[in-house]
Amino acid sequence: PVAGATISGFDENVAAQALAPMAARTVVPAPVFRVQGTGSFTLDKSTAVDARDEAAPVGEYLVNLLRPATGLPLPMSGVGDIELVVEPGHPPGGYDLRVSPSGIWIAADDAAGLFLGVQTLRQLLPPASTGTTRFGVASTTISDQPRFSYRGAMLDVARHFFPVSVVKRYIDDIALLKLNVLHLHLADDQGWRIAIDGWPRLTSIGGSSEVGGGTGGFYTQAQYRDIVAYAASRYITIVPEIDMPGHTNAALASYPALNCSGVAPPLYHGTSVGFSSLCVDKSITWTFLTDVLTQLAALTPGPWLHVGGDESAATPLNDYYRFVARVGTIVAGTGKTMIGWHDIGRSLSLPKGTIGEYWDFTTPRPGSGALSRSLVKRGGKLIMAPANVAYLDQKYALGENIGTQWAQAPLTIQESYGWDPATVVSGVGEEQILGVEAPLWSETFSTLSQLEYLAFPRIVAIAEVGWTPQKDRHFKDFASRLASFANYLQALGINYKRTPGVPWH
Ligand code: TNX
Repeated sequence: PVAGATISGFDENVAAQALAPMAARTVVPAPVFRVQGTGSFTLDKSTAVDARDEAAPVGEYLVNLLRPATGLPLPMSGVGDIELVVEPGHPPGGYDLRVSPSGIWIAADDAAGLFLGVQTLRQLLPPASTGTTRFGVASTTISDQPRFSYRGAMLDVARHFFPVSVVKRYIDDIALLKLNVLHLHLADDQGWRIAIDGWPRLTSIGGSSEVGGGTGGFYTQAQYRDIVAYAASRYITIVPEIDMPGHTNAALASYPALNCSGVAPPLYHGTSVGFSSLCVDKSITWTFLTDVLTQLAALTPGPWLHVGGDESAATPLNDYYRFVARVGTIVAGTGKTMIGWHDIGRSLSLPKGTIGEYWDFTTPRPGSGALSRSLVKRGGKLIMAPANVAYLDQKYALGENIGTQWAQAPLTIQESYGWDPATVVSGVGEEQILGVEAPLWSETFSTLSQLEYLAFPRIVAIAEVGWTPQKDRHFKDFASRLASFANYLQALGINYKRTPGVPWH
């Protein structure tokens, strides 16, 4: 029998029964180091949380999650059986966690690391209240740190608009997986989603459309700041993207003067790409982009601005070179580091350290490897988001009614899991990779439930690709942990696809 904690008034026999079926819970992404101990700690109505100074916000976050889930009071006090500590000496970017019969201790170098440890603790606890007032956590020692520092999700709020509440919900969803970046695709042909002072038609006109002809929407600057602050409370950095010079029909429809012809095109509700371009040699283009990028930089505390740069088939190549170079100068002037899709490797001049986001397949097609290496040669790193494994909009099966299929769909959970970011582009290894990202393009869906269905469980696979050392990753082991993790998805009401090949309970 499993030994219970020795808390006064605690009935060892009842505890043993309550805890006996509760084997050590599994965790996704898999921790780097974990050993099982003996016995377990039980949370009950006497359990308190000790999280002071820098650890206090993470403690608040934890009790705010656990109080409603368990019905326990979990007071925050100077002493407690659950201790959260910020102090030097723990795994870089990670945390240490120990559960013993006498308590739970999580420690990290900073609050962000502690937050990651709390995500692990959430998965060591039962998924939800089952009418009990005692929650057992099996004794264990975990020492954990990420493979990559950038672990992202991307949400396309341009093809379909998603309100602030949905974005916050997705932030909570990805926090559970230890992702630390949310890239927001804020403008595309079908919609412009962020208010820019001095350019009201961007939102009144450009924000009023979406794929399929819906009414779209946009974020005021106050709403965007609210998203940024909410993300920061989950130690997640927002990366805003304004895609350019292509993917700009919504802006072009808003201001005739931005067009080379001087005539605004109609709003666009379809799903084609590669037909729009900003007018590279007009001075208003540069007034416009300076305002947009400067304001976005001021609204965004994170170090990155994403300028897209993909699929600009409507921009003559010579113009594209000059365009990206000049955008680079503006971004550098804001103090941010520029990110672009790997296509910007084409540009002859880029700020040093410009980051490329690789979106071609895991077997690069002609050109994409060279473009990616060109960025790395200029001191940049890559974010790996290969479309055939990391694009969450790819259909699970060809018969599904949401999703696209251009990137070698169907995209199975085995494929999303079974790749190594360091062996995709030759010449771009572990040291040249900033991290991974799972983009979710929204041409084919508009609801939260569809969004989560496409994301889960494949985003769990991408999170583990970004976190767990390559040598420790095995699909069968992942699949069994994923099946357990689904209990948490269910408890949180997160929709997911019961993909074949996983032993779902
Ligand atoms: C390609 S890959 C795009 C997006 C589409 C997506 C649909 C890349 C950088 N751009 O414009 O939404 O495919 O899967």
